[in-house]
Amino acid sequence: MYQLHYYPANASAAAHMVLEEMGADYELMLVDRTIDAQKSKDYLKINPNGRIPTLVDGNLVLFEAAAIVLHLLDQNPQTGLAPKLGTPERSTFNQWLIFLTNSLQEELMIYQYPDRLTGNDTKATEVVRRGAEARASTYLDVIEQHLGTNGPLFLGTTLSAVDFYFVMLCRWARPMTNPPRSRPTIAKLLDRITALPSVRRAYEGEGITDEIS
Ligand SMILES: N[C@@H](CCC(=O)N[C@@H](CS)C(=O)NCC(=O)O)C(=O)O
Repeated sequence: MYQLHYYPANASAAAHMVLEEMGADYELMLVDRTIDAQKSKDYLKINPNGRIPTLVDGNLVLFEAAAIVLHLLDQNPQTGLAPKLGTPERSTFNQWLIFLTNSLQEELMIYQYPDRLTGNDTKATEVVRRGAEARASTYLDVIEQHLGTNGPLFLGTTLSAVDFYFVMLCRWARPMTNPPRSRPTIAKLLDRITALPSVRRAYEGEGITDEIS
């Protein structure tokens, strides 16, 4: 049985949706950020970065949201949430997953927590926040264009884990001046994925009952 260490709507949500969509046997372990449990001695033993999520699968302990999602996909290839290894479709899948985690997610992290870079300098904090928002917006425009040409999902008509990962990030981006939903093709993808029973179960299981993203 998998154990997913999570906090509601955090970077654990992608793996949570994927676990639900797969119908996998798993247990949720709350890492209570309200008391900084992610920095506790016990948690640091499984995730030395003090970040959420962590997946425990028997003797294997994994951090990094995308690595966790890939582990689940590779172990459950029959679910079809990623194309077969070695195919061009898999490389395209990898491209989008890595783009989301490496580019959009990192920019959204800076947008949400600019003071982690600027400290008490409030002027610099606002400049960094606006800069990160502008860069995240450009990435969302790239995705909007891709979905318009090749969609409606990241891999055309085939549902994949990238779609779930994107739903997670779009929730974080909701306060942006041009939030993801202001782009019509992204809005359609979000409507479609957030209507899936697996996605609703995942967020409800985390106590989230408002619009998902
Ligand atoms: N690159 C990491 C980022 C994980 C991350 O930053 N998670 C946030 C929650 S969304 C966190 O744990 N924040 C708590 C902290 O930084 O103390 C991943 O994708 O797993």
